[in-house]
Amino acid sequence: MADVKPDFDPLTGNMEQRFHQAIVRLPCPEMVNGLTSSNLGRPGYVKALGQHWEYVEALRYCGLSVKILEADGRFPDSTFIEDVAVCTPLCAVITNPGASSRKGEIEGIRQVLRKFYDNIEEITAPGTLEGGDVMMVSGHYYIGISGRTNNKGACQLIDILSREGYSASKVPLNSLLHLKSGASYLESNTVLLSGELSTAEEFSGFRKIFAGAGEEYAANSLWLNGKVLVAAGFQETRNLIEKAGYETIELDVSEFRKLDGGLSCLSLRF
Ligand code: CIR
Repeated sequence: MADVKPDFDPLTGNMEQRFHQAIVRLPCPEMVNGLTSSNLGRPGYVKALGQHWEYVEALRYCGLSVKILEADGRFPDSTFIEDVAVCTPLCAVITNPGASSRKGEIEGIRQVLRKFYDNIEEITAPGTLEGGDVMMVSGHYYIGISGRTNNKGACQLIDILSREGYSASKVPLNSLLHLKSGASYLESNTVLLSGELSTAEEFSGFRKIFAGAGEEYAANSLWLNGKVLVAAGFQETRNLIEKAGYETIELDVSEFRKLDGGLSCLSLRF
């Protein structure tokens, strides 16, 4: 293992979650042709660049160093870098994205991850997996089975993670793009849920916060070292997160939302 170390709390003996590093990829002008199921219109590239910059600044404010990769116009969705790797404290796993137009995005990511990890694994066909389907809860990983992540991909990831001493389990999804489109772990045994995941048995043992009707998109919030990034415009959910004891940071990600992307999708964090 190179630079990545879990933080050890000598008082509790637990591994306290802390993110030190993020990797982001700048949006490319071709993002206007990215995949989407929304009817929110085409994203504005220049506006997206500004929102991306604010996002990077927020990551830094939360104490992360940010490695910024250059834009890659061959892949309109490549700014959603979360989908190309799963970064754990002990290993990184390069994915095999389920969307055919996104498969090539993994090119070059091994070289980037090598600076941070000695142990790099990969998901291979016929398995498919996208990082947006993987939610880390301490040493357990929930894996959404979606239109992008298939059972074979999830089983490969479970094997890899169990070799590292982690546990993992699958969460079947009906209509969400990714698991983290409808669920975010905010640490402290707290999960933020929306839509079909609001009643999911898998999360019955957690303290729950719900992003309710009309605010489902805000379920993709991002816990970073005690602070929570929340998409702008979802005040009820933001209030609930604050009531639960978190400092929130509101960020406008409207241009990424037009491509079904959100706060978690825009970075790899470890
Ligand atoms: C896609 O459909 O693949 C992109 N337009 C959005 C990816 C969002 N990624 C994520 O939720 N992790």
